[in-house]
Amino acid sequence: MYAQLVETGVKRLKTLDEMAPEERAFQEKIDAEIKIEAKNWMPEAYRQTLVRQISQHAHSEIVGMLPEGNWVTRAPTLKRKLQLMAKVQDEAGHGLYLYSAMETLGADRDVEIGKMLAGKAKYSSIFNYPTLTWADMGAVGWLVDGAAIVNQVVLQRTSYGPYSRAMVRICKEESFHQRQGYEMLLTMMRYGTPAQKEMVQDAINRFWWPSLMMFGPSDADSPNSAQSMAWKIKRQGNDELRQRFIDQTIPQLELLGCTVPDPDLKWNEETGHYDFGEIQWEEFYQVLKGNGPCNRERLEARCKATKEGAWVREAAVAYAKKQQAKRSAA
Ligand code: FAQ
Repeated sequence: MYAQLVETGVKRLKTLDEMAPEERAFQEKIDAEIKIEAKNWMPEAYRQTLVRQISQHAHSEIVGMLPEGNWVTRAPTLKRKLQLMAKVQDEAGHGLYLYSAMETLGADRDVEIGKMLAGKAKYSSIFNYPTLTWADMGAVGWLVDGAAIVNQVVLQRTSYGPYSRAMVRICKEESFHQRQGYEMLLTMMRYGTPAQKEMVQDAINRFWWPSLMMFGPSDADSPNSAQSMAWKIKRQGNDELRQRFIDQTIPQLELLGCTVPDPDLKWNEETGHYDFGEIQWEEFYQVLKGNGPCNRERLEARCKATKEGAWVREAAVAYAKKQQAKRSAA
């Protein structure tokens, strides 16, 4: 496996023979499926890759609260409102969990969040799209959380222990999110008015391609994949996971009685997978550059929340210090 990656990676990776003894021992441990823990030796580049990926993941969870938070006050029933509030709160919890996992690598939470607020650190492209109707809440749950699960289930086996353990819990909650989204759409398609059914189809039309982009660029254009796969930070390539998502989502789409905006989507008997059309990568890279429909709005909302919530963080730190002083005195 490792030798193959050395050959096929976008960047040429070092062979075991070319590695320093410490680095080779590290790679052998990874190859033997032994988890790396916070206090273990690790190559600096491994640490930095994890800080990059985990912090981006955490920022995504936090920014990801905004498109759905937008609809909490407009949920159509009390039950839907409670569901949506619980989901949005779960995403906050995932973000905090992930920031904690990132801190075990010696990274500073405020510094990393500062990079995101300054527009210098990425978060998932999907959250730069607007949520225009109530059906978008269903589409986000079903498609966005659905895509997130496909990616995160695999990350439960990532080589870094704290990240892998965080993923186990996060995946359980994401699966509830996916199901509540799907059930919402199914209800609208089964019992809704023609206008509501149209709303569902419109939401799917807008979220389909951006959901496929969540998996990142094609493996051939992914600068980080080869090394991350060799280190088993990533366990499967971007394309393989995207294909898995499509294969498992289309039967659910058919049950809904909806379509996706892809005339090239077709079951391929030979490969046992769905063929699909060309992804508009130019759009993806524009969103990454900050030019998506909501990039500016999302960053402004996070900057405002950080500023307005400063007194809460200060009070929490002061309280924790007071409690610690009391405990030390006792
Ligand atoms: N958006 O070489 P690769 C969620 C960047 S959680 C923005 O393939 P890598 C839950 C990538 O960072 C969703 N940027 O990179 C929820 C890299 O940039 P850099 C988040 C993207 O890291 C639901 C560059 O492109 N999930 O949704 C994207 O090996 C509902 C080259 O790409 C995770 O973060 C993108 N879509 O693979 C919350 C999962 N794709 O840093 C609220 C963990 C790629 O070199 C509501 N992360 N880029 O400048 C991963 O698995 C990986 O980081 C990938 C990217 C697969 C996302």
